[in-house]
Parts: sequence; structure tokens; C-alpha cells
Amino acid sequence: MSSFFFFNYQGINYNPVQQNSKLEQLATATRDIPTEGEGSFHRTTFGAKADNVEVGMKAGRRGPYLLSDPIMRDKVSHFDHERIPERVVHARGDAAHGFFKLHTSLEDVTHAKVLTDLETEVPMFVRFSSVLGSAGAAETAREVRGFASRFYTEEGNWDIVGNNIPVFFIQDGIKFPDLIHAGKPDPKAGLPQAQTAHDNFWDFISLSEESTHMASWALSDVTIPRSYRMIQGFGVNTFVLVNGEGKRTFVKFHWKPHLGKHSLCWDEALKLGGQDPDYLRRDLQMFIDAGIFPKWELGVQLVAEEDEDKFSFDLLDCTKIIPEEEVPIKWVGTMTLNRTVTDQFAENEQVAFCTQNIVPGIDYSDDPMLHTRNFSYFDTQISRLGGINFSQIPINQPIPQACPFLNTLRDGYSSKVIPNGPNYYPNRFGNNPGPASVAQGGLHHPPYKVGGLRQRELGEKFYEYYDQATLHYNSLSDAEKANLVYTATFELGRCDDRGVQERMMDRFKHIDYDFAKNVAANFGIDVGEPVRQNHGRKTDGENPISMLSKHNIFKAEGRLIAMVAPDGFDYQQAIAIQKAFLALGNIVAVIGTRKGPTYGKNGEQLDTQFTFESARSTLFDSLVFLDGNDQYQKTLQLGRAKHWCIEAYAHFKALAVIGSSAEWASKLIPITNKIDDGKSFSVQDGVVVAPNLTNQDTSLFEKLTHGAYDAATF
Ligand code: HDE
Repeated sequence: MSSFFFFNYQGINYNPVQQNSKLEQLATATRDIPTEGEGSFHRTTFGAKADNVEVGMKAGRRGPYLLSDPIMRDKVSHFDHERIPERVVHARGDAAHGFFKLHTSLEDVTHAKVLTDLETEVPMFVRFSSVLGSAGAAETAREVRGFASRFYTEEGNWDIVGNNIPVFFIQDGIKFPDLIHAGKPDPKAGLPQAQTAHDNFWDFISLSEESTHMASWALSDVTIPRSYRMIQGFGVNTFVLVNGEGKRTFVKFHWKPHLGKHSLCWDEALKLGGQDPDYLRRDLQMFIDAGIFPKWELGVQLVAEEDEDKFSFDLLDCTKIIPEEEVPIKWVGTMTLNRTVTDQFAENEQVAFCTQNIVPGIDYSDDPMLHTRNFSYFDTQISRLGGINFSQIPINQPIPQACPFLNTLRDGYSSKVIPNGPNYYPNRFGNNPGPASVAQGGLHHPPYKVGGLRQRELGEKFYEYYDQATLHYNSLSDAEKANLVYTATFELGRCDDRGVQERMMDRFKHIDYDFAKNVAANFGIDVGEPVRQNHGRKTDGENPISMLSKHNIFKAEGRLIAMVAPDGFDYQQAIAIQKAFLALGNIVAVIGTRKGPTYGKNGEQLDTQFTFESARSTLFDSLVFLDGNDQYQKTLQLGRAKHWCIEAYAHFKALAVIGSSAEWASKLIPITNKIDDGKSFSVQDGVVVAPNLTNQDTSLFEKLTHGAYDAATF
């Protein structure tokens, strides 16, 4: 087990992953480094065994270095060229392998095998990312998140390169360089890193009305996710599905996490940025390696071609969603991520997602962002990955058994194959790499009517900017609306230009008058009268639009639990609780006063993974304070231990305080340690309080863990 995680998992076995065709192909490119025996000698890149890799060749023992030393040159020169340009956006990310299994065929609208074949498990590779931060940026910075997924289908690679927000800032890709320049560090000052909280960014947004809807998302809690395992994914752009008859159907793609959507508190995000800048990648890898595999449902929203114009917005405008109440999402298959990468550079860094990668049965719409993206993603890899042959890099190759190398494309920097056959078509040799008909599984671009005057314009409906921003705002819970005010106050509070602030208040006024007033009050800005009477469509009642609402599902599953067990803890209780949490698919960390052994009240021993000093409550989803003897209680009197409890409570964590810890906690947080006669525990404000708990029955602990999570839903 790798030591890059916080600890070795107790009670959970690393789950060896079944092979799939993509992993088999990657295995052929993997070079295992032997640790002993004949093969363990360092070989130069030209294959010779080095006689010394630590001391170079000199003219005389203390003399100058000799340039003729081939081993030093080989080693140092390779090192000199190790770095490649980081992605111009989405530089910081983490990736994992997995598979997709379709459960509901879409055969009436597409002939794509991946969306019609219920039998095959399709290998996948997924990369999660943040957008503006450079490759080393802290992962809990407030950022939009990338969700790029690749299906290695038998018909070729299909990429859905999405985000965790269903819309985008701009409508036409030609503006993308300006948007990103405004968000990235200021060219003179070189700051801030991984932040939108600065004048340039909000300047651009305040001058781009179309950004208002996306801005309402960027300011919401989704930009500080608790885990990549708990984010949604959206293809954002409208694609097209094509069936065997050539009928076209518009489609939007969705990924829904089985664990529910879950965000950090801002205070947690800020602290974690320092405590563990790798928080999200560590989390992803830790759970996958523990065999607790994250899963997502793939959903589609389908619109028949003839219904294209029936909406109040344009289907080609990616600043708009298709509200679920108008077109429900059909859930069709499940993605499971079950293997972490072997080498970050070879896989995470070299993967080249391209929106243009589609398979037969899938086509593009005329979304102007999508077309720019189809150009850009391919184009950027040519400089990022050093030439046109990036598709030959193992992680980018289609599955060779199903999609063998067969074309007349040749040469270019770093070609990794030795093509043996004709390099032009048609030819006289008989083995023509020629085109495939639809029946033979060829890409199918059925005709449809385009036309009109050549012009630099957008569809008429693109010019309505606010209805859906209001719709989004209206669908937030009260807590989320309050957070939106705090976040806007923070972001604009980091701007110094009064004009930027005033223009943003005006934008906010178009979203919601009260929202604008609440933010403006923190800047001493008078927002004046409401800008418009019609605030767009409202959602009635409790979040009827599930895509928009937060749907915070707190489950005692896939969580990281801290069990506080300094010397003197109740060992039987600790073991029962640990088992109950593990059985539900969680990871349990033991916290003590020393790294290494901690001792129960009868001298029993457990290993700790953390001490109160080496971690903070922020790292965990849930904290359990056990029952313990006087020594245990004495330790809990430490300021740091109290801080763990108070801080976790303030961050809405699910907490359990058992036996003597209940009384201790009742002096720190607003709970009472008195519970009704005959009850084992009570749930108060997200805290399970169990002062008299002596029962060692596992099922009670299971209930207890669920109790805390149910109560923590706000
Ligand atoms: Fe990207 N985007 N993008 N983008 N994007 C890139 O491609 C670009 C857009 C997204 O994990 C780059 O391979 C343009 C929307 C993700 O490797 C680059 C436009 C959405 C990733 C690029 C957009 C995204 C990228 C940089 C306006 C949400 C990370 C490196 C038309 C659906 C993929 C690379 C990964 C990456 C350009 C707009 C998401 C430069 C020109 C909308 C998740 O090609």
C-alpha cells in the first residue's frame, strides 16, 4: 500500500481490479522496474548498463567534469527536458480508470454501440480538474471543476469533456482566451493564483451579460466540492444522437454521483488549502485504493430535431440548461471508477481529451462553443504533447484489438508505430485503408439543413441573459442563498475597482433584487429600483428542478470518519463502531495523542493514524468521541481536542459523543447530555448524543452512524 495516503486502511483490503481491454493494452506499455536481480541495473537510454550513476567522470579525482561522460549526459539531459507545458486551463487535475455499463438502451435514437449494447463493460478514463490554478495549485480553492470522461469503445474513443456546472460563461468560443486571461493571474503582478476573486475577472464578467447565469453557479457552493467523488458532471454543449435511419436527436449529457452532491464550507476550504493542498486527489485515490469505488449515473436529455425551436432559449446556447421539468433526464448507465493511475505523467498528464472524439451514432450540434472546442482541444495537444502524434501515446490510443492502426497518416514528431503498408489511398495494393459505410460502422453525419447569410452573429434567442440565472437562484435552498451572498461579498470584496463592484451589483439585480440588495449592503452601494418586474420563471416549492438543487445527500457511505481514541478509550466500543462504519463502506481513522499505539482502558492496543496535532477536524466527514476513563477525559480537556469538537460542529459535521464524552461535549457545543429514559441516544442538531451507551450491539452503532447523517442534512 502506498504511503502517500494518510494511513493504511484498517480492515479494508485493497481490491484488485479486473482487467479490461484498455488496461491490457496499457500493461503492454508499462515497464516494471525490477528491484533486485540481474534486471535491476540502471541502463542508459541507449541500453548499456551504467557503471556508476552517482559519481560522474572527471579529469583527475578533483579535476573538471568531462563532457565525454555519457552517463551523466544521458541522465541530466533527460532530466532537463522532463517538463512539458501544463494545460493552458485545467492544469491541476487527477484521473482514474474505470468502466461503464449501460442498463437502458437508447437504440431508438442512436446506433452507437456504447449506448445500445447492454452486455459490454466499456473501459473508461476520467480526469477531474480545477480550471484556473496552475498544476500545483491548492485543490480547495474556489474553482469550477472539470469532469472529462473518455469511453474506450469498440468503435473508437468517445470523450465527454464536461464541467460540474451545466452552463458556461460565454456563448461563442472566440471569447474564451479573453475570459481565461481575465481569470488567470494578472500579467504584471502574477497574482492571484487559482482565484476569481480579483478585479480582472469580475471586470470581464460585469461587462459580459451572458456570463450572469454561470456567475450565479460559480458563486454557489458547487465550486468548493467536498470530493471529486461527489460532483456532478455535465457535457454542457448540445450534441446530437443519430439512429440507423439517420434521424437526428439533440442530446445533453449528465453524470450524477451515487454519493450525492456535497460541498465544503468556505471556512473548511480555506483551511484545507493549507492543511492539505492535495485534499481532493488524495481523497479520490484513497477511496479507490481502499476498494470503495465511486459511481455515477449517465443521463441524457433528448430533444427531437423537429422540436428544436420550441424552447424559450436556443438549444445551441451553452449558457442555458434545458430545465428538467421541460425535458426529464433519462438515466441509462453506470460508471464505476476502480483503479488509480500507475504514473501521473504517463496517464493524467498525457491524456488528451478532445470534444471532437465521437463514435458512430453521435454527432455535433451547431453550438458555437462546441465548434471552437473541437478545434481547440486537438490544436492545444500539438504543442502541449510535442507534435501531431499525441494520439499514439498509450493513454490516448483507442483499444487496439477493436480499433487497429489503419490509415494513411504518417510521420511527424515522435511517431511511436512502424507503419507497414501503403501510405496513400486509393492505391494499387489491394489492402486499402478505405472508408466504411454506415452498415460497416462508419461515422455517420446525416444531412440537415443549414444556411443563411454568412455573418458574425448568434441566434436571436442567445440575447436573453437572465431568466435562467433567476431560475437557478430561485432553486437554491435558504442556506445556499445565504452562502451566495457571503461568497459574492468575498469575491467582490477582493476587488478594488468601484466600477467593477457597481456593475456586478447591477448584474445581481437582474438575478434577484433581494440578493443584490444583500450583497450591495456590504459595499455601501445603493442598487436603486428593481430592474425588471418579470424575474423570469420561478420554481415553486421545494427545488422541483433536481439538476439545479443541491440535493445534499448525506450518507454514512464513502466517508472518512475520525474516531477519537486517546489512551483510556473504550476498546470494545471502538472496535464495534469501526466495524459498523467499515461495513457501510467508510474509512475510519483513529486519532490519539501519539502516532503509533494508543491504549484502551484495559491496556488494549490500537494504531493511530493521526494525532490532534498532525490533523484537524477539517479532514473528516464525521467525528466520533468514544466513552473513556478519567485519563481519556483528561486528554479531552486539551485545548486542541476541544477545538476539534467545536470546529467540526461549526462545519455541520455529523458527530457522535458517547458515554463520558457526551457530558464533555455538552459544555462545548449547544447540546444537552440528558436523553429520554429508555433511549440509547438522541440526535440533536446533527450530533448523536449517547451518554449512557453501554450496549456493544453493532446494529446500534450502525443506527447511530445513520442517525448522525440523517440529522446533518440541512
Ligand atoms: Fe475547455 N479547454 N475550452 N471547456 N476544458 C481545455 O484542452 C476551450 C470549455 C474543459 O482534463 C484545453 O486539453 C475553449 C467548456 C475541461 O484534460 C483547451 C473553450 C467546458 C478541460 C480548452 C472551452 C470546458 C478543458 C486545455 C471555449 C465545459 C480539461 C487543455 C470554446 C464543458 C480536460 C486541453 C482534461 C481543457 C479550450 C470551453 C471543459 C485549451 C477554446 C464550455 C474539463 O483546449
